[in-house]
Parts: sequence; structure tokens; C-alpha cells
Amino acid sequence: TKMKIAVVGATGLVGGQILKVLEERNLPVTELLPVASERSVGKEIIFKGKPYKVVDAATAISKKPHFAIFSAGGSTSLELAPKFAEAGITVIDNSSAWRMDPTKKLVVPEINANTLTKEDKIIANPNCSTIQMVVALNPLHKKYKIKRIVVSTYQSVTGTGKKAVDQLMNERNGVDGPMAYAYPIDLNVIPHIDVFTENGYTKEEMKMINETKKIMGDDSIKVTATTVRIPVMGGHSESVNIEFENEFDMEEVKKILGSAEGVILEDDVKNLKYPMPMNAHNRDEVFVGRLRRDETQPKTLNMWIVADNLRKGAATNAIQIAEYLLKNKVVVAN
Ligand code: A2P
Ligand code: 11C
Repeated sequence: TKMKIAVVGATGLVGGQILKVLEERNLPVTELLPVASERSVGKEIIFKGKPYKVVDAATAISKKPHFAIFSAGGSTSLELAPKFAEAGITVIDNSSAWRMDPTKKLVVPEINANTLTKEDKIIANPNCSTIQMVVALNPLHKKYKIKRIVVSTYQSVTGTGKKAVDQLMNERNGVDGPMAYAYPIDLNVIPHIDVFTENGYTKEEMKMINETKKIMGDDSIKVTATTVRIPVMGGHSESVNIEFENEFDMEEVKKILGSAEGVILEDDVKNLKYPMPMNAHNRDEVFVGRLRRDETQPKTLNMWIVADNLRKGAATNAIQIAEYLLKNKVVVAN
């Protein structure tokens, strides 16, 4: 089989992870079309030991790849994704541009890839902090039905992009440089991710609220969120309080999470085992631990969820969507 794939935003932080995950996994990529802005055209990218030159979007479209994985920001996606789609190319988009569009599917393969058809030419990849939460919660929702989720996040600077990683490292090294955030991030905690909206919540918080309902296909789930940036690189962490409709059994919860697709249960406090971004870094799975009953309220569970936001939160999830489409012959490589 010959499979052509365009990576739009190939020179960015998520783009780099997409290339890395593509090299590691088994997609039969025979031709890569790295796309970036005009200023990067002609730049060389090494993929599977072979050099590829960065091309512009029009050149990539003319080569008719089977897939285009986008990670170049919302406005680039709004402009370019329809052009790829019109040429018959299946777009998997990492930006927030199409996620809440009722005509587009918002997909986490473990949960709802089975809704995808040949008609879906632009497929939205959810926000990183949403993905890791729903991967862990959906199997419990199926069993006990979630009523309400209260989540607080501890998010890696890698979620912001290269500029933020540089800000953190510059501060750590005592060097001046451009600021990705309104405040220093090293030795600090910033309760502000993405822009503030009318209701006082940030856009990141509203993404967690709205995307969770859409992915799990249940508008009755109540979600409230506080999203926070911390000086960490390896992944996002989340403290999650979940109230169920039905009573649960803790041993059964552990069994469900222990065998859930894409989840690794790391819950052994006697041996100081719990998920941390340091360990989740460069892994494709979602790590869950610190399971305990909320003793202030019935049918309510506390847990801690960690994942590499650039992997399962972005690159890996997008590539798993492509893998699903190929495996189920929704997209046919020839
Ligand atoms: P470039 O490197 O040429 O600016 P990050 O989020 O890490 O900053 O990365 C953003 C990615 O999106 C980069 O690869 C960037 O390319 C790419 N990009 C930005 N604007 C466009 C555009 N108009 N068309 C294609 N790619 C773009
Ligand atoms: C962050 N979650 O960690 C953001 C990054 O909607 O895809 C991803 C933003 C998005 O800053």
C-alpha cells in the first residue's frame, strides 16, 4: 500500500510530535508532505531517515494525499481545511476551529470513531485536556452514568507552543526573552488558559465543558472546570470529582479502568504509585490514579488523570483516527 499524508504545521510543536508518532506507529506512510507557512517553504524535514522539503498548502493539495493532519492554529484551519476537503482529502484537525460545528464530528477513537463515514472529510480532534479526561471517564459513564464533573487542571507549558517552552526555560536560566504568558511561569501558577469569555470562564474551561458533552454524546452531563498553567513540560494533570447517577463499587471501578482501552491504572499509594507528568511524558496512554470515594457525598468519586498533552492530547489521538479510518476502510490507501 501507498499512503500519502500531509502534515499542516509540520514545523510546530504538535507538528513535530505528529511526525514522531507517525514514525513510531504502523501507518504505511510512503510519502510525507510537510506544510507550514510561506516563511518555512523549502526548509528540510527528516522523516524516517529521509529528507522532505516543506511545501505550501496548494502544492500539498495538488499531490492529493489520503490524509491531512492539521496543527497550524484555528484561522489556518478555517481557511485551508475546506480546500483540502474539497479535493477529497480527509482532514483531521487539531485546532478548535471545527469542534463545535454540528456538521463535524469530534472524535476520540476509544469512544466514538465508530460514527465516522466516508462523508466526514473534516474531522475534529478535541482539546488535550478534554481528551485525557473523557478517555478515563467514558467507561465509567457507560456503567454508572455521570451526573456532574468538577475538574481542575494542572497544564504543561507545551500546550501553548514553542514560545511558552522558551519562556519557561529562559526564566529558569535567568535569560530575557519574549513572553508567551502575561506573567512569569517559572515558580508560578497561572489560573488562566486561553482567553476569558463573557461568563468569567476561560475558553479552555468552556472547551472542557462543551467538548465533553459532544464526545460522550450526552448533553445532560454537567461539567464545571478551572484550568491552570503550571511550570511543567511532560503533560497535563487533572483533579476530577465525578458524581454518578448510580452507586459504584470501588473494586469494580478499578477493574473497569484497569481494562479500559488507552488507560493505565497507576493506583498503589502504599508503594507511592500515582500518575505524574514526568512518567506520562512520551507515552500514548492516559494514566489514572488516586482513586477514592468522595466522603462528603454519595455516589461520588475522586481521581487524578495525567497524559502527555502533545501525544494522546493531540498527535496520537489524530493519528489513531487515521488508523481507525484505514483499518475500517473508510479511507482506502492504494
Ligand atoms: P511556521 O513554522 O512556518 O510558522 P506552534 O503552535 O508550535 O507555534 O506551530 C504552529 C505551526 O503552524 C507551525 O508549523 C507554523 O509554520 C504553522 N503555520 C502557521 N501559519 C500557517 C499558515 N498560514 N499555513 C500553514 N502553516 C502555518
Ligand atoms: C493548552 N489545551 O494546554 C491548550 C492547548 O484548543 O487545541 C490546545 C488548544 C486547543 O494550552
